This record gives sequence, structure tokens and C-alpha cells, in this order.
Amino acid sequence: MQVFILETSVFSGEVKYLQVIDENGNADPARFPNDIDDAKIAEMYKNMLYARAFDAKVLSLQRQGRAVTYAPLLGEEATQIGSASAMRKDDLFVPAFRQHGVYIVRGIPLEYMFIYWRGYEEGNAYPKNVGGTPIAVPVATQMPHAAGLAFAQRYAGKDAVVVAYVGDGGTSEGDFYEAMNFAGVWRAPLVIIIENNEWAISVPRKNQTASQTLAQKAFAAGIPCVQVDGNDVVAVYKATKEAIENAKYGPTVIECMTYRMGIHTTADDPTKYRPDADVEIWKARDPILRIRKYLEAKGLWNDELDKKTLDEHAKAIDAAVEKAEQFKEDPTVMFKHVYSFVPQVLQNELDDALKNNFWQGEEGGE
Ligand SMILES: Cc1ncc(C[n+]2csc(CCOP(=O)(O)OP(=O)(O)O)c2C)c(N)n1
Ligand SMILES: [Mg+2]
Repeated sequence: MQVFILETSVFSGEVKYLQVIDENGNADPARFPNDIDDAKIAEMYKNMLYARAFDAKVLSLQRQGRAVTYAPLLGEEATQIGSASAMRKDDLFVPAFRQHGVYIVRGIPLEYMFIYWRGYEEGNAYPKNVGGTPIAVPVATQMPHAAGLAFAQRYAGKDAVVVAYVGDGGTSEGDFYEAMNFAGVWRAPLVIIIENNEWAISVPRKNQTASQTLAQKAFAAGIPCVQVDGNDVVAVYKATKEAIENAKYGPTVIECMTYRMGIHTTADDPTKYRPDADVEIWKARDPILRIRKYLEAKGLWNDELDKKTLDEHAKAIDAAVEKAEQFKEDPTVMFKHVYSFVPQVLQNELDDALKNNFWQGEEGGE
């Protein structure tokens, strides 16, 4: 619809879409990245399997009362593994609350993740050399942090790039726009991955914004953008790699088109608001299935390798759960880490809590 007839066009934008490997595992040679070999694709495939196995484990622990409310990643493996695999060692990641696959690629010891999902903040205090921020549950609040962190890298004379994650719902938040605005003005080395899984709990993408794509929101901030098939791990890898290389000139927004195949969290029941038939459509686009087909067609993968990989993952996961369950919590930790020092008012509360035995252990309970 033409609303105003202008004599001069002052802006026009175009959002390009990238897919490299289709649903049947066929690769487009013209779009295939030249810095990736089949060994790397197999490694990403294994990490997608690992992420899915981790996900299933936490879900099962939650159902047994051994983990807290959890947000599964089922269906979003390619977006997370592809983008994280493109990061260099010193790059930093800023997650929301569903990016467990990113943690896996970045090499956070799994027991930290299980400690976190048991409900303990200590799980966020993973080894410093991993280079990321903790899980952020308040939607999109991580984005201004990410923009600031990216700016700080340049300010400190470092070459590191920040890769930040936000959901489709998160792109409706002020924090998202403010972060883009800042990053655009200051040309911060920031890559924003919009993990568009079509849902923000029960709110579908179409009720989130009238914008035709989420990527194009970047135009207003003067930031280049692209939309990619978020279930194609190679396309996500390629787009992220290019964005990281271009980060010396400024930020990029990458909208990954994926789908939340499961529940929003363990407190959610999507059958109340989403037709099962929609999920069936996306099952055919499963990000793991298509890479399996790609590798199999090249004679690089088979059932035996799949079983071996799944067994190795299961062993590592079980060992991490065991370690996490031996972890002894320190309830006073809630008073630490918010400030660089403990302010008197918090110290008074801590003293009070200790004096009155607020945390009644087995022997202290009434
Ligand atoms: C500021 C804020 N508002 C509301 C919520 C409750 N909430 C948690 S997740 C979520 C939806 C987020 O959707 P999206 O950004 O698409 O991420 P997804 O859950 O799909 O990964 C909402 C509304 C919250 N955590 N924080
Ligand atoms: Mg979403």
C-alpha cells in the first residue's frame, strides 16, 4: 500500500535469505562456505546430538524433581551450534535462557550447567576462560550488556567480538532497540543472533510485530542484516563467520528462522494454544536430520557412528549429573556477586539470617 507519494526515495532496504543445505540434505555448491570441511560439519552434527541429549536429560531430571523450571532447546540446535562454532576462542557470548547448545560448543563443563538447573547460581560461575555472561531470564535485558561488552572490547584494544542471542519475542523489547542503537552508533563489534523460534511462550510471531522480517529492524539502527535458515547449521555458521569477520567495521543482525519444537518451559503446555499439525511440518525440517542425510550421502556417517556418539554423550552426561548432584550449596551466596563489595544493608540481612538460622538444614528444621 502506497501511503505517501514521494518524489525522491531516501532509503530502501533489502533482506537477503541464506540456505546452504536443504531439508533433504542437499548442499547448494554456490553458497557453500569455502572455509568449512566435512570434518567440521561432522563435529557440528555431533554437537547438535550432544545438545539434544543434554536437553532430554534436564527435562527428565525436572520431571523427577531433580531440576528447576527448564527451557528446552529442541529444534533450535542448528541456530545455536552453527553460530557458536563460528566464534573464535577469545570471542564472547551473551545468551538468553535457552542457549544450552552454545554453552556446549564453548566448552563449559557440563556439571556447571546441571548445577545451574538444580537451581544454584554457582552453576553460572563457570571457568573464566570460556568467556560468556550468565543466563539472563528477564527477556532482552542481556542486549544492552552485550552492546556495552562489545564496545568495551574495542575500547580495551581487544579484537574480541560479542555474539549475543535474543528470541523473536525479545525483539519487541526496548532493550533490544536500545542495544542496536548503541551498537550502530559506536560500530561496536557485536553480532546479534535473533533465534526466531516462532513463539514467545503462547504469543506467535505474527502477533509480535507487523514488521515483515525481524532482521529488517536493524535498518533503523544502520546495521546490516540477513535472514538465514536457522535449521541449517552450515548457513548459520557461514552467516555468523562473515559477521564476526566484519565486526571490525561494526555490528550485524542475523535472524535465524527456526522453530521451538517442544514446550516453552517445563511450566508450559503448548497443546493449549498450538495445533500439533504445525509441529509436524517442522519435524520434517529437523536440523539434525538434514545434516545426518548430508553426511550419510557422502559416506561419512552411519548408524554405528551415531550409536557410538550417543553412547559417549550419555556417559559424559551421566558423569556430569553425578558431579552436580554431589554439589553442596551455600545459601549465603545470594548475598554475594551483585556488588563488588557487600553493602552494609545486605551485610545486616546476612547477619540476621545466620543468627536466626533462616536456612534450616536437616538438623535445623522444625
Ligand atoms: C521482561 C520479561 N517479561 C516477561 C517475561 C516472561 N517470559 C519469559 S520467556 C518469555 C518469552 C520469550 O520469548 P522469546 O524472546 O521469543 O524467546 P523464547 O522463549 O522463544 O526462546 C516471556 C514473556 C520475562 N522473563 N521477562
Ligand atoms: Mg521465541
